[in-house]
Amino acid sequence: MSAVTYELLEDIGIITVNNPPVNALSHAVRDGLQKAVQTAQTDDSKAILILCEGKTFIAGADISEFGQPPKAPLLPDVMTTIEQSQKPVVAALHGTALGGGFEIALSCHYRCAVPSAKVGLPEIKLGLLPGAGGTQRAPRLAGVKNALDLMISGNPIGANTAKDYGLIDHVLDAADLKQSALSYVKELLANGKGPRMTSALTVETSDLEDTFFDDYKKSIAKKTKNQIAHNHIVDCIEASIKLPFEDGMKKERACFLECRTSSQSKALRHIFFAERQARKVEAIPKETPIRDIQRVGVIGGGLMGCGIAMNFANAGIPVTLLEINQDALDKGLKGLEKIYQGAVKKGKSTQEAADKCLSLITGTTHYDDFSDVDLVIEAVFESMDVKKQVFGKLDEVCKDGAILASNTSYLDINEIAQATKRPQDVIGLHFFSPAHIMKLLEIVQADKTADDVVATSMKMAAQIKKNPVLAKVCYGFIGNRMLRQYLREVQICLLEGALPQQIDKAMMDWGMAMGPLMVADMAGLDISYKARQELTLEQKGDPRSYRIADVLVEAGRLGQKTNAGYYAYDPETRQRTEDPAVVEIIERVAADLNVKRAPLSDDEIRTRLLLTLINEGYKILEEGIAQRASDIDVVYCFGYGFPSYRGGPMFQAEEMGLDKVLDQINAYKETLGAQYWTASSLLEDLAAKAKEQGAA
Ligand code: 3H9
Repeated sequence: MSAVTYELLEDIGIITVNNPPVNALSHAVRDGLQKAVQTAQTDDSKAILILCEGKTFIAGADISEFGQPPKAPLLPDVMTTIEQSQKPVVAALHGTALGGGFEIALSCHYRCAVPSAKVGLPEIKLGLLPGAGGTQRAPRLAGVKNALDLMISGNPIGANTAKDYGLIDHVLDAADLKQSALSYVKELLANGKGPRMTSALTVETSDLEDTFFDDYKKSIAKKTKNQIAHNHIVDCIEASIKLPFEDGMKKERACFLECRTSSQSKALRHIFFAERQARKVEAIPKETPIRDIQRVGVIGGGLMGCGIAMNFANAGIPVTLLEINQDALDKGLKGLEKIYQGAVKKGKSTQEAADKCLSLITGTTHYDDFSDVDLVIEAVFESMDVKKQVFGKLDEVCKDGAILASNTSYLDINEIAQATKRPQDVIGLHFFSPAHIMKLLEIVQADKTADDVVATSMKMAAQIKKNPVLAKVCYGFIGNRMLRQYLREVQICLLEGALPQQIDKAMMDWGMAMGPLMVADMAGLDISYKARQELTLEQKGDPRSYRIADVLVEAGRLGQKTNAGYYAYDPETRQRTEDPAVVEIIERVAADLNVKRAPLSDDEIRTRLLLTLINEGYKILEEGIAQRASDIDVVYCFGYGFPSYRGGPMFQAEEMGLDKVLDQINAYKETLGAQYWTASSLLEDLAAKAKEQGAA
């Protein structure tokens, strides 16, 4: 079937785009649109209507084509053909008119939309800017401030808001898109409305101070550090005021091309597809039946349990929250109320929505109340004995077919499953704190977990708006197994000569959301200390990997909660400062362990930490713990504050070149020792293959 069709219905030329799944502007669509508009110039049509089949209007350029050489007609040229049509062109929007799709609409002479339609210019999320006239046309219609908001946030807005902004002309009131859009076109014709070029408008500037654009750049500088597309958007919008339309378009094209070829956009496009790929489980047939999840149980009313419960309540699924006694339960429920009220105060939720969510969460102290839940997730203390008791109890009370999930961060789900007579129903659902905010969900398939339990968990993740990644069982699964090695190397860098602030700054300057030692202070140093206390000396392993942390805890420095950890904290303001006492502890431990301290450069710190993640990532792949390299990137970008514009550790490895990565790991093996610097054999194989291909 053709991607674009044209028909003359009475005196209206109807162009229909049909390019599933999202009507992306592939070459066939661009070509089809241009030809259809040209055809309509020569027939008996009086007006042209552009609409789309399927669930959405055009959702943007075809992102998968961005790595390839562009093929004419280019999108900006299609827009010019549309805008210069001698007959009025009307776009009828439904679903999500995004990016190049919305730019098509902006180049039409009139725009109408069903009330549920959303429009937006999300290119920034791919490290791009609207590159088909969006930066020049949107400010002409909506003003500079609204246009900037739309492009810098990348978030879509609803049809009614778009109408208020002046971005669309008419909100259709009928359910039948085609019929109501046709009525609108006829009305325009009846009122003698002809072509109306957005490019001919001038941008309203009366509300702008002289320093507006500089001030705006300063206001976003911190959040957009290291990224190029944001400032380019601001510059292009400034050009829409200062330059004639054609010159503004040239500026936009140059900026767009620079962004499109940047490693940042490549990384963000990689993450876009990786996120979608991660939802697919290769080994499970598509037709695997899904279990119905109507009611959920959560065990543990602490921060994690409450966060998990909120996810389901927010998705309209009733939750029963269990705590061991009434006091703990009341505390948990009060905490939940506080979070929802906070959201109302901040304007992130309405009182009505918050009340509705809260009404979906019921507290209990009795396991019997789990008799009718379809899924139960435990978020209790991280101890194998406790987890086994909990699962034994669940096995007694839960109905047949209920999914029994553990939120454990490290423990062996196979062993937990043995506490039940139904290991096929047991799975790991590892949420990340704060669980109602963090997007990642590691779904851990144990040896006996049934396929339909995995498939149901994947679907459930979409319902609660999480990014799921499948993992197999190992200590720490994907994310925490890598984190453990990363934190080990942080400790060794501290011993060898770095200081907390240097490590944190080096990683944050590179783009990590937080430095590793700030995170440790926030989480509380006592938690991992307690876990270590349960281990034998042999299990604890190399003292270089934990001794500083132990000494800090033993000195009463538990992190932010005691106003002292790797940093000192002002009790009033929470302001973080360097602390000479920490330097003294680090130097003393280094001397005790016979480690000679010498300055480490920021580059060395970054390289060592990144390579640690990469090498462990390849070991995880090698062992089949993760399905694919891009899944590991999803874990790091959505669960561990890795900058998406750097694409994740595995993407970074590819960008650096696997042979170079391997050479550096082998060099560290020589200088830092084989204990931690033995390359993954999969990495060795892939690097050798890449070398062969490069030589061929
Ligand atoms: C742009 O327009 C640049 C221009 O300014 C200038 C150019 C010169 N291309 O998300 P879903 C695939 S930049 C190719 O699961 P949903 C997606 O990979 C673009 N493929 O569905 C998936 O494939 P699969 C600006 C695309 O209903 C399938 O469609 N536009 C594209 O949850 C379903 O996707 C954007 O950034 C694409 N543009 O959400 C919009 N979009 O099934 C990006 C989707 O094989 N897209 N696919 O895994 C979205 O935000 C969401 O996909 C959308 C639908 C909201 C549309």
